[in-house]
Amino acid sequence: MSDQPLTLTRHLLTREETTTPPEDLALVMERIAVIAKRISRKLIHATLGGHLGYSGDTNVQGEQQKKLDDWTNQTFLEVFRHGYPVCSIVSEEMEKPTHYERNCRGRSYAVLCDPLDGSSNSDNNGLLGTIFSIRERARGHGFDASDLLAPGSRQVAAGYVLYGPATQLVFTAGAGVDIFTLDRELGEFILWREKVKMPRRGTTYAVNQGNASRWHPGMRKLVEHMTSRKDKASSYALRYCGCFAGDFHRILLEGGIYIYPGEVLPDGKVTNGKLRLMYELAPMAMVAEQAGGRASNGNVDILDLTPTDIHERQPIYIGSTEEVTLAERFKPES
Ligand code: AHM
Ligand code: MG
Repeated sequence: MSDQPLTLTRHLLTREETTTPPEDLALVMERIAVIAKRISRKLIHATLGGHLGYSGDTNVQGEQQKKLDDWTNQTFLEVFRHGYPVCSIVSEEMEKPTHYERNCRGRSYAVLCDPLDGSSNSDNNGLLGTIFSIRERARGHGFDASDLLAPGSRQVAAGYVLYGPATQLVFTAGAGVDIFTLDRELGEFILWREKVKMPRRGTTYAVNQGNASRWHPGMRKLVEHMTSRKDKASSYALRYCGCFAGDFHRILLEGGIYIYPGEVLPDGKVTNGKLRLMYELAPMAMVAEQAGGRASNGNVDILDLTPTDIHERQPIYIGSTEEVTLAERFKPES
């Protein structure tokens, strides 16, 4: 390890390129780092501690909640109760935002999150993540989230935490992407890679191919195209772990494409896929673009989409520029 480990907070306070005040970013990210450390510690002890399995409740999306979904969401709420300048939390696990009036002084922010991404992996010691987006609130905003229903290009910062063999925090505030690794002895996130660049082209694709019979024809043709190369050197390998943060992290570092497309159901109804725009797709899209990659819903860049609901879903094609542009050419959502 470096003799001069650069911690997340120091890194944020000493950089100059962001339009958001660095002190504000440092205050918000200090809270997110505390949450990430608590979740990381919880996951290490989850198997023997009896924290696995379903809670018996369903979330706003009608999905069965795991005990850890609920625990990680509660952790966000507890930690941000004393989270000035963040006055609202929007979460996959809550129908409405939670508002902290006491934190609402002057310039204030909302944190939008998927507290436990990939939670189906939680019972099998698989990869898990936490995805977060930070948006500035409009002056004079109310208790609802209407001022937050703006394109992802308005995010002031975003990123994710990946709980793998190491816990890593990936962060962007619009001036490149930096990756921090949790040093457990120090209890600090230490800068590991600065201004990461995603390769323009990759050799892997990530998609739940078990859903292929419900894909639009263009999406099926795209995957046929990617898997039809005869020579090994130019063919793609399938890598899919069931955790968006985990699959995306590989693509950030090595290139490729992650896809969660829309579907055509047996009754002819067309869906927007599974993943949610405001706290799963927009933050990952900001990271991808800041690393030189792309994110599209098949037709429009993810960061240009204006949500109409905090839990809106959209299809996603995210990763290296070449693969995302290739995907769009197949018109996979029509
Ligand atoms: P979650 O936030 O409820 O865990 O759902 C999101 C996850 C992503 O991490 C992952 O890529 C995807 O859902 C997997 O879904 P599927 O099992 O349909 O392939
Ligand atoms: Mg989740």
